[in-house]
Amino acid sequence: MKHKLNIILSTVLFVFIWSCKPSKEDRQSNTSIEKINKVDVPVFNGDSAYLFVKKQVDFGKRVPNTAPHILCGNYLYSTLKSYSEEVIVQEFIGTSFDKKALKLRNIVTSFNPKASKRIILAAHWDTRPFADQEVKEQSQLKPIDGANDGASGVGVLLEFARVISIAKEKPQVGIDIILFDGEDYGQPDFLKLPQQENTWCLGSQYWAANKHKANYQAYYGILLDMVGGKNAKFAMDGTSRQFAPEIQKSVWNTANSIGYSQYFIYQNSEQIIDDHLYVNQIAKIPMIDIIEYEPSDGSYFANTWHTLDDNLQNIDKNSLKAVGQTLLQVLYQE
Ligand code: AHN
Ligand code: ZN
Repeated sequence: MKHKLNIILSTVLFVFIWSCKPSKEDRQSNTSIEKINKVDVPVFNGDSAYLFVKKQVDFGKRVPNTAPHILCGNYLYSTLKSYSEEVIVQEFIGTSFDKKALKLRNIVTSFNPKASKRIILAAHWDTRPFADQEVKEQSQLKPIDGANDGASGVGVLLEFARVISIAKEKPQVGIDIILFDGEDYGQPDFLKLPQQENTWCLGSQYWAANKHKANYQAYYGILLDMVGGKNAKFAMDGTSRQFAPEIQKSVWNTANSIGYSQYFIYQNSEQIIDDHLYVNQIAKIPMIDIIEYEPSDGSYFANTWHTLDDNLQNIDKNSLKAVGQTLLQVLYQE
């Protein structure tokens, strides 16, 4: 009798324990819920990004076919190589508006190179040979420091690469950081030459027609240009809105959700020519631009744009941080 009771009790206990065990489906959904809740987004360091901006400016003006340009390009390559195994340099000759042969290099760094879902982060690393927005004519012929126009976007991407390289948890997507050369050699108005098409963005035009890898494809791209200004405002430019409206909304929403509503404003602005135009038009990869907008200045851009005041004194670490932290948040959510 006692024996029989024992068997009944242990059977009841066994069935009870078995029924408490989560089913296979439950276990799977539990892990995916944990994954969604547990995205530990690394911290972007604005001070470090600022030092990367300063380092570039300290080389001197990074105008193509000059020593500072070559030395800075070498520095960008070796720095990125310290953060990722795969850095590909695309060397090519670009032709300027005045028919000069420019020795240019696009620098492409890949993280998680085997992943098929890839996202591009880009910025240009060259600086403008003419401060053509200066009022005084003698000043217009001088090259600019390009602390904001050039170095700021690259500084954010170097810090992004550093953070990813030491992060315990990596983003699931593949990431390609592309540093375009020859963006800022566009024909200046003061020469009063006949209008010419496509004199800006030589590096992105080249890359879009000759990708760094055969059959390269990306899900989408984000371009950074002039992201280090004081009280910078990033509006929703017409070119990004035309080619990649959903990505633009989603990046703005992410920035706003983590507290950067002062920077990422929900305001539509005009179409602009920048590297993203050629990536959209020629490579057919949807790419948006995060670029400072200053409506009161008439030129779209801030009042330091293409002037001798585009220097380190006008760089704000908080703007670099807002953009860099937003990028990390976007990439870890993909
Ligand atoms: C035009 O001025 C038409 N595009 C400017 C794009 C640019 C220059 N971004 C930085 N420097
Ligand atoms: Zn420029």
